[in-house]
Amino acid sequence: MQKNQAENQELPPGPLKHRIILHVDMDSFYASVEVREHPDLAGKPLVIGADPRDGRGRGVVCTCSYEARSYGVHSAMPVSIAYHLCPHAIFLSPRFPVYASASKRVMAILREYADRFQQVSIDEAYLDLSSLPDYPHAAATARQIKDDILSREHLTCSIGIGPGKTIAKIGSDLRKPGGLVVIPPEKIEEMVYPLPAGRIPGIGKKTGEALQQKGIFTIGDLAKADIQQLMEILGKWAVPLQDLARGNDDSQVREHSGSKSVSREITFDQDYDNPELILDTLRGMSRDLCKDLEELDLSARTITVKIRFFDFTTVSRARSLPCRSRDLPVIQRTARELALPLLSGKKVRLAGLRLSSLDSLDSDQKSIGDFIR
Ligand code: TTP
Ligand code: MG
Repeated sequence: MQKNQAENQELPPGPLKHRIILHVDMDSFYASVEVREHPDLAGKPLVIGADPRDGRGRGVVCTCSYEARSYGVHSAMPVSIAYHLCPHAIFLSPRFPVYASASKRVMAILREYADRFQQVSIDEAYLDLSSLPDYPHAAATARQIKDDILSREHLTCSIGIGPGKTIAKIGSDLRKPGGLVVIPPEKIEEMVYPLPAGRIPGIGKKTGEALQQKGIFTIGDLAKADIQQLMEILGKWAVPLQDLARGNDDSQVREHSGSKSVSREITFDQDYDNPELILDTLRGMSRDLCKDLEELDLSARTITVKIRFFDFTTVSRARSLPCRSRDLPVIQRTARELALPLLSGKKVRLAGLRLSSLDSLDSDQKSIGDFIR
C-alpha cells in the first residue's frame, strides 16, 4: 500500500490521460494467406489441415475460411469431423514458412504505427498509441493500418481499441472479419458489460460455467459482483478478473527483447482419448516450431511436452538434448517419446510443445570447443 502511494506521488502533475491501446488480429490468417496465393480459392470453404480424403488426414484443423466456418468448422477440430461437416471444403496442408514470412511483413507494417509494440502470436499484436490526442484519432489511424495491410499484403484484419489490452482484445473479436471496434473508457459499461463473461481472456468454459451457476453471466455481472462471493468461485483470481471486467487493466505493451522459447498449444474442441490424434498434433507443432527456429536462426536444447487432461490435471515432461538442435526428426521423436507414456487412455483437453534454452548453433559449437580446450 505504502509502495503504491509512493509511486503515485511520482506521477507527473496534470490531468491523468487514459491510454489508447490497439489490438490487431488478422482474419482467418493461414487461410487468408492461402487465398492470397491462390485467388481461385476466394469465397470457397477452405480448411487448413491435412486432407482427410487421401488417407493421411489425421490431426486437427489449424484454421479455416469464414465460408467454412458457416458449416460449423473451426480451429482445433479433427479434420475428420471438418470433412463430415463440409465434405466439399478444400483441404490444404499448412505451409508454416509462408505464414511466418507473411506474419513478419504484417508485423513490420504494424510496428511503423506504434509508440510501443508487442507481438503476441503469429497474427496478433498490441500497439500503444497513447501519444495520440484522443480515440477518434486512434480510430483514424486504425483505418489507415487496415488500408495499409490490405494494399501492401492483400490481407484483412480486425482491430479493437480501448484503454487497456483486455478491452482492446475483446473489441478486436467483436466484429470479425474486417471489424474496427472503438471502446473508449466511457463506453465500457454500454459496450462491454452486456457481453458474456467468457469474452474475458482467461475465463474458459469451466470457469464460465461455475460463474453461471452463481448467476454471473455477463461481464457486467462480474464487474458488479460481490467480491466475497467471487472469491468463493475464483479464489485468488477474483480481484484481478473483476478489475479486468471493470476495464481496469494497466498491463503494459512491452517489446520483447528476444525469444527465450517458442511454443504452441491447442485446446481441442472436445476432450479426446485417441493417442494418435494427440501425437499427430504434436508432430504438426514440431514442424511449426522448427520453422520458427529457422526464422529466428536459433536452435533449442530443451523440449517440453504439456498435456492437460479433461479434469484439468496438467502434466509436463521435459528433456534436454545433448546439443542444441532444430532438426525436425529429432524434435518430433523426442516429443513423441515424452508424450507417449502420458497418453494412457485418459481424455486429453490440451496439448502443448515448447522448445527452450534457445541459442544460435554457432554459440553452442563455441561452448563445446571451449569445453574441449
Ligand atoms: P487465430 O487468430 O485464433 O485464428 P484465425 O486468424 O485463423 O481466425 P480469426 O479470424 O478468428 O482470427 O489464430 C491465428 C492462426 O494460428 C490461425 O490462422 C492458424 C493458427 N492456429 C492453429 O494452428 N491452431 C489453433 O487452434 C488456432 C486457434 C490457431
Ligand atoms: Mg486471427
